Amino acid sequence: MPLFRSKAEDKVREAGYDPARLPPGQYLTEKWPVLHAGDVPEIDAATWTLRVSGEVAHEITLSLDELKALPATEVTTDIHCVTRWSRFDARFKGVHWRELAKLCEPKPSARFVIAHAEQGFTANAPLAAIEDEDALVVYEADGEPLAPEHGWPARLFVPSKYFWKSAKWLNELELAATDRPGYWERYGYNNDADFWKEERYSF
Ligand SMILES: Nc1nc2c(c(=O)[nH]1)N[C@H]1C(S)=C(S)[C@@H](COP(=O)(O)O)O[C@H]1N2
Ligand SMILES: [Mo]
Repeated sequence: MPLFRSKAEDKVREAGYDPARLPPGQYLTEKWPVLHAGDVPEIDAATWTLRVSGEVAHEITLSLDELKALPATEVTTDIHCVTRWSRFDARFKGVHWRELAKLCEPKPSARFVIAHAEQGFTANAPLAAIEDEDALVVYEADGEPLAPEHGWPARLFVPSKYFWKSAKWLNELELAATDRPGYWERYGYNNDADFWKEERYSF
């Protein structure tokens, strides 16, 4: 084990976790930091919708009540931010992609997802990344409705990627045949964003 990792790993061990859960260059935080570009948007839950569009047989638009009426999934999972903090055992509740896929029926050409959020924010990922067992459209975290600063009323969670791919204030999942860089990806963040490979930046 390289020497520079030992301090961060010692802290993980002291907190009672297996240090193998900590990706390279990360440290454990007990808090849940807030990070985003711009201001926390004001959203009216009564008029908020989630659209699924693009390479699908049927485009769908769901209200928050309709989203919450779909079968729910709960996951306990680790979050890894490119700014080096990791948070273990975050609890998320929401709707798995498979439930939305049943309604919209992705076309075989659908290979990527572009998540759209308030204020024009976007994040891109391979469709496979939201087919992951722990990926969700999240509306509850740690047993509470998602806080405004963490993406209320709903955010994406993409477990296999650095946390910037997990768009807060989500309003559309666009399925695409070809990939398109999102907001942070255009700023030089790595398109693939695999935290085990430390794919932080593209330069
Ligand atoms: N809509 C939107 N979602 C976003 C971002 C953003 O700027 N806007 N930033 C991303 C980044 S860089 C991170 S690290 C996480 C932070 O989520 P948190 O504030 O809930 O910890 O949200 C991601 N989702
Ligand atoms: Mo971030």
